[in-house]
Amino acid sequence: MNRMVRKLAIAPALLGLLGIIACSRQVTIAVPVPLTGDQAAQGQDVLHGAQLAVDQWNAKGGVLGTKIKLVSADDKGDADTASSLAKEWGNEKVAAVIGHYNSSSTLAALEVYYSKRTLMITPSSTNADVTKNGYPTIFRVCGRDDQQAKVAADYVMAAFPGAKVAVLNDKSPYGQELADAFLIDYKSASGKESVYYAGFDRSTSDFAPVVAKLKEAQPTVVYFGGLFLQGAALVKEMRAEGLTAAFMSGDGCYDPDFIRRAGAASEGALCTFYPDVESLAEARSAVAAYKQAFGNAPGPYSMLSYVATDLALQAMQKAGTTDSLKVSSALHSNEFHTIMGDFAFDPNGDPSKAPWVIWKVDGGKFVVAPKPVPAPVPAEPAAK
Ligand code: ABU
Repeated sequence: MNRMVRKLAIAPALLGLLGIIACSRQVTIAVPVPLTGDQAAQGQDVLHGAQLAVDQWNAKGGVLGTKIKLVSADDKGDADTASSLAKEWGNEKVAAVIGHYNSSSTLAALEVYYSKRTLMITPSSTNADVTKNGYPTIFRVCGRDDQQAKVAADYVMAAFPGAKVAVLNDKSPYGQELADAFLIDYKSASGKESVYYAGFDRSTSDFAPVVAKLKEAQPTVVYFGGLFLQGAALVKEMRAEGLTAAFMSGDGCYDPDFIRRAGAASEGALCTFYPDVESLAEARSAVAAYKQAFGNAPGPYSMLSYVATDLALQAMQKAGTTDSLKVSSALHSNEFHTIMGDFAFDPNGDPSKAPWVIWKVDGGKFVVAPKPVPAPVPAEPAAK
């Protein structure tokens, strides 16, 4: 065999070997979210956002010259399951975790991720404690509950002057923190206490007793910290009992499932959430690709999940490695271009900007709430 023929003969074997090496260096992104139970649709939204980002990166050749593999797992929206999954995924197995969806799950898992130096970016867990320790490998792309609570309290001050507020929560790290932060901000701005305050478990489905208490307290605004399932049941019961107080909540109720479940009772409900991604020119082609790939519009947290995944991959590319500490350092020290505009993290791993917006259910869909008209200033009594 001459030299040229020998070279041709070993080429396929060499290519096969390179393939094996490339496979063993495959970059894995893990998405732990609820895929069963009441929040299965929300988990699927997050999973699909990450899947789209991975598919688009792979179509361009992957990251660091290798293909990206996406693995998902059902954390069931349950803190213990989330913590067990985190123990399975050290950074030797996964290059990044995109999740969890629920703050309770993220809080249960994040110490494990940090102890293993696993990069974690949650698209949706808003509890302030997620980033309070400033662990270098822990990030979120959404804003925090204290920020959305302040936007809500300012809105209530402007839209409902002299409001009598009742504050309810689902006793979860998300719902209770959000409700309490709202009340602190409202009290500090208005000097008024709540006329009624209560918490109930996430398993509560009968809201007749709490609505009976609300009827006694006669609030003009009911603020609820919790998720769409209970928010919908609560506002339905309020309207069925003739309670006309405004209903307001956070991102956990900003969901088509809230409107579907509450039906007509959802009209006028107010929620805080991010600006509509479909209105952002740079997000249009990703949104169109999402609809094409999955046959439905992105859910509330789909495109934040896309952004979280894209940021992780951009940072790997910039760092030239999947080493989580180097990737985290790249995330901390750069501004990235994303479908939602330029994006940077603060030293704690929170986004540098958190553009919470007030949304209102109008005609069976969420629209940006009109700016409150300032209350007329009472005329001074005429001088005698
Ligand atoms: N942020 C609302 C939904 C997820 C959570 O924080 O629990």
